[in-house]
Amino acid sequence: MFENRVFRAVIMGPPGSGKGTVSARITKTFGLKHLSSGDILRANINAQTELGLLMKSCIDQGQLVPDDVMSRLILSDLRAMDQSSWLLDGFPRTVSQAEALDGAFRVNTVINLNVPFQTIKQRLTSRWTHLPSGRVYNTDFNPPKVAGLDDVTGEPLFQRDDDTPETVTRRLKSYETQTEPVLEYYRSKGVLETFTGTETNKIWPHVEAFLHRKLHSLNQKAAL
Ligand code: G5P
Ligand code: MG
Repeated sequence: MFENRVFRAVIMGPPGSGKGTVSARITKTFGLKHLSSGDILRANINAQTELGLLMKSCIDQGQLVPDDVMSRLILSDLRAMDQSSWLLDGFPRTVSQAEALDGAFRVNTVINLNVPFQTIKQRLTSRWTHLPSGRVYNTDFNPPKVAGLDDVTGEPLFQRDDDTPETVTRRLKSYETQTEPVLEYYRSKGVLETFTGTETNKIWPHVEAFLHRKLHSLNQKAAL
């Protein structure tokens, strides 16, 4: 799919906008490696690592993890991926993180899921997550085949500690104050592509068509 080029993409959007859901479709269709900062943090909490124990209260309260911790964690994972094409989900979330990423890698495109806040609140209270893989379900939208169990492994699903209505409100607030400026940052660099809607199934065909076009033009440039 990528021929000679390494393709580096970021997916952004408010909490619950469908970043994880759309990322799963992108990785399946285009074969990019998916790296989700939230999944990495939750895996650390689950494994009770030093970092996980330190960051748990921050995440449960809907606050962002400090920039230096987050940037070090993600950039070291990205460096370990070397020449792979990747899709970053949940990072960068502040301008300082975006600058740190820029210092290490050139991002080809930033996909922004623009979903209204009212839609989001309903979704998150009915989300169920398979913590080891980050697979997400929703009792209305995409229920698991057997209630409470992951389709692939049969392991139990959990509700995230930060999906309570009060914490979702705090996460949306921190998105507005700390993450929206990152959209401006990427818009000014000419790499931001925004997709607006209330349903993932309607947004997805536009994202898919955009990525096909983008990859086609990158591969053509590489062939010159
Ligand atoms: P995360 O894990 O990055 P958020 O808050 O950015 O968390 P979240 O909640 O994971 O994002 P999402 O991935 O955008 O949301 O959405 P999703 O899981 O795919 O979809 C949400 C639900 O809606 C699912 O149940 C899905 O099935 C359903 N759904 C999808 N589409 C539809 C639809 O069309 N209709 C319906 N009805 N349902 C649908 O970050 C968590 C925390 O980690 C820390 C922070 O504390 C953060 O709050 N953190 C960082 N801190 C600092 N810097 C960073 N870079 C950080 N990254 C993470
Ligand atoms: Mg997610």
